[in-house]
Amino acid sequence: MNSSHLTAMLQQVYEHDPNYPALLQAQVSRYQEALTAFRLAFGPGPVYIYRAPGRVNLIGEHTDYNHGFVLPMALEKDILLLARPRTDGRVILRNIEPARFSERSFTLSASIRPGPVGDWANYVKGPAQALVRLLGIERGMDALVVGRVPFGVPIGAGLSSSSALTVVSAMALLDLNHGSMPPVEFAHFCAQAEWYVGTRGGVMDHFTSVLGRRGHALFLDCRPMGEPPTQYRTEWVPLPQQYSILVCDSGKRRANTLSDYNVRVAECKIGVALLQRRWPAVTHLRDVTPERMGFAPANLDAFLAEHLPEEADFAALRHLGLSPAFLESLAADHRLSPTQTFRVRARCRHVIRENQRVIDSAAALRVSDGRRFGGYMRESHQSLRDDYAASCAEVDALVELLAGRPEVLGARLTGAGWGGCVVALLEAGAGTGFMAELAERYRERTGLPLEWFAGRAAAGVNGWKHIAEL
Ligand code: NG1
Repeated sequence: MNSSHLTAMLQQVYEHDPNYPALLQAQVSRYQEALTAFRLAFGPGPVYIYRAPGRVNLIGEHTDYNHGFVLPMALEKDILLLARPRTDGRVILRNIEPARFSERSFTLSASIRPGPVGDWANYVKGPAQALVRLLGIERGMDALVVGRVPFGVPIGAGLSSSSALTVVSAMALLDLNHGSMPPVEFAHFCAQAEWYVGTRGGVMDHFTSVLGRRGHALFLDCRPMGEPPTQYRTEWVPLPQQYSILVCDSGKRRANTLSDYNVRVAECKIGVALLQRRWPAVTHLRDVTPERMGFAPANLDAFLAEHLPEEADFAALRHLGLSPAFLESLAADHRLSPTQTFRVRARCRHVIRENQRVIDSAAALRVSDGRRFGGYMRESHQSLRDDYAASCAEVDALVELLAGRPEVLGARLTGAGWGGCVVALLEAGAGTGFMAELAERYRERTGLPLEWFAGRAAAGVNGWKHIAEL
């Protein structure tokens, strides 16, 4: 494929910044290198190219699995998967970084054995198994995965590299088997397919990766409606030109995220189970609103203090009336330790308040009120740090340094937490010239290098697909 053809294709996907024509050229080179690597690995012939973006969440953390609201945007950082169908049902996976991700292979079936926790092939096996179960797909693929930074999605940084890999693999296998799904159904499918790896995550990442739109954030109501096909309420909110989004990678990589994350999901379910004793219609924390429960918004603390324990272990929860059967299945589903304690009240407080902040933030964005939006971002971070205990010293230091800058309207942890990235909203016309000095101060405080990039909202997975003749 010649480079002007590729340039025209990629212009539709990535923001073409006239000030930085070199950016698009660098993407063209990246795709060309990937095509060459594919041909070297699997020989000449037609190649299908798929891409799925990572995302940065502007606000609405740990709300998605509570059927709440989120406001993310798809990033230009993405994962490419180059593929060619195979008729023997085998999936051969290679990576552009073979030293880091060595070759994997498996056969399509309705029950594919997962590799060890964290193995990169699990994110392909999950959607593969789900597609066999749903549609009986039979064609496998030779595939090359390209996720190398800086154009790829950094791993473990809270930018959804895992979901991008899940989405791009699902897209490739679906398409190579001549299948298709409406985008919302497909995003919902991908979210469930990722459960294969052991998390009980929400739908935000997959929806953003599938539905992303250039220049827009996605306001998503994570409560599924109707059975099946499941529908969701979505709204693309244009990002006001006068503000810019900055993403800073703290360099701190999360440890034990899977278990911390699963404990948080369990804590939210415990909160719901306790409230259900009095309000049976409450099925998720999303349902806990002042109107429904009959308390004044300012009295949320008092309401929670009356109905939820500050901290409880399994024995205390049984004592509070939760059934042993419920607690046993919770422990099994979320791989909980029998000695685990749960800070139920604070976790629920975060989710309930965060939901309201997302609604308010979307309203602020619609009228281009960056100052108000920045205020919600600051509150969100405090809540994630104190109530949800999902931050860490390095991320807190970074947020504090950013908050001290006049150009920064708001900054907060983004993604699951316990490390990873911070997202900041910058004032009109502010450059990132101040970041070099900030990085220096960050390194003094934490010993870690700081990386940052401009968060440009990109198209989702369905934005682009192409058959290249080699
Ligand atoms: P990341 O940061 O991609 O691990 C996780 C969940 C989201 C959401 C956020 C917290 C998965 C795949 N992703 O995101 O659904 O719950 O944490 O807001 O589980």
